Amino acid sequence: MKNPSRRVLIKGAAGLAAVGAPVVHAALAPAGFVPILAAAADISGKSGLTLISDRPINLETPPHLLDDDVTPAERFFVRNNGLAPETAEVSESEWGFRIDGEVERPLEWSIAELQRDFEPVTLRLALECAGNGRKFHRPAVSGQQWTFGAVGFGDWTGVRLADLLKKTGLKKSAVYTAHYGADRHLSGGEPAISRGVPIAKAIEPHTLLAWGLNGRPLPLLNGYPLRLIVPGWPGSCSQKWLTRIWIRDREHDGEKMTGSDYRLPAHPVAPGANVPDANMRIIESMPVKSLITFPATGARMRAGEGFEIRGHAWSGESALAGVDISTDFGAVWNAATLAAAQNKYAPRRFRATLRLAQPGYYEIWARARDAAGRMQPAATPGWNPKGYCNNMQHRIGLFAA
Ligand SMILES: Nc1nc2c(c(=O)[nH]1)N[C@H]1C(S)=C(S)[C@@H](COP(=O)(O)O)O[C@H]1N2
Ligand SMILES: [Mo]
Repeated sequence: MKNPSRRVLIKGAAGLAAVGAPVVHAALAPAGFVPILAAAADISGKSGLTLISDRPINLETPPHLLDDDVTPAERFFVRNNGLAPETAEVSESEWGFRIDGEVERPLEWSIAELQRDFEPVTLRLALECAGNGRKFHRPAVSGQQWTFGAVGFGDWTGVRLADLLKKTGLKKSAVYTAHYGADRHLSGGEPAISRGVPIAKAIEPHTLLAWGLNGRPLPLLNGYPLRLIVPGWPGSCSQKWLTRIWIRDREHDGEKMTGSDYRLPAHPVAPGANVPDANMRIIESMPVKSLITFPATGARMRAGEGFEIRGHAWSGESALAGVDISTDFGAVWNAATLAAAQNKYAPRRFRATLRLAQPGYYEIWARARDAAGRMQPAATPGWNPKGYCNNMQHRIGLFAA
């Protein structure tokens, strides 16, 4: 692959313009340079996202830009572990996907065959990176410093992986999946990431091979032309640019499956502790979480007048039970209204009417609860070596005048 990072580091001038202020030394910036504070990073069809890193490309969505029922493709966050394929390398008509390993019949399909031979389904599903919120862990942990926006809510169209596995058949020895995509490790040929899930999760009817997001083909940076969507589990299970699923007779040990990658300590540890690999467990279900998407933090409201606050709430394997809102640093909580769940893993809109009685500064906090009685904590929970699963409450600051 020739100079792979060039494709996304385009529009140098546009990138510099995106910071919203004159760039004093713009003439000295390297060609194609994307400023780290590009609040409106303009990278290959994305807009308004915050650049977390430029090699590989990682972009998060500010919470107030997640205020649509489904996240528009240009605002859908991007988590790349390696170098995304070039446009020229991803042709929908030439794409092949195969399933092999512990199956009765290894099979390969084109996208057209997937669309023709299986029942297409569209599901509204949340996709969240397990590292979302990593930035708030203390002591700090290395890795992409996500705040709140490594999450998106899409209407995903594709076919059930279970339906494909009915065609291939599964041998009794089938235990785990192993996912492969067409992107490359930063340092060369090997996969940047290859994760898998137990067979039970693979055949769960919400686990999809998706070619569509919100009724359009997937954006290139989100896995065009084919990706997995494994809802309720770390986003890393949802392989992009999917070319192969290898059915294995044991837990997969691919890139980012072992050590402390996408694993949590089996038992709570002191912040900063050294945790032996043997004491780490694979993250399966993601924790219950919510995000306030309107108003934007810093907004000015009229004192004494009612206004709507709204957001999204979602959960992993345990159903969402409710969302509460506080305007007084958590002293009093009131239940928000939750929209009906479209499916087991669908994000749900919450809404509440608030009134800020006196002029001044307020903080609005939101906390979601799940059916197992777990609730979002006020502060970052459970320090862990790679900073996963931070589901602390989201808060916004508002001024009443
Ligand atoms: N091929 C491939 N698939 C991948 C990744 C990747 O780097 N390469 N990143 C994973 C991670 S860690 C996450 S959180 C999700 C992010 O999906 P998105 O970039 O579409 O938001 O994709 C997953 N699938
Ligand atoms: Mo991720």
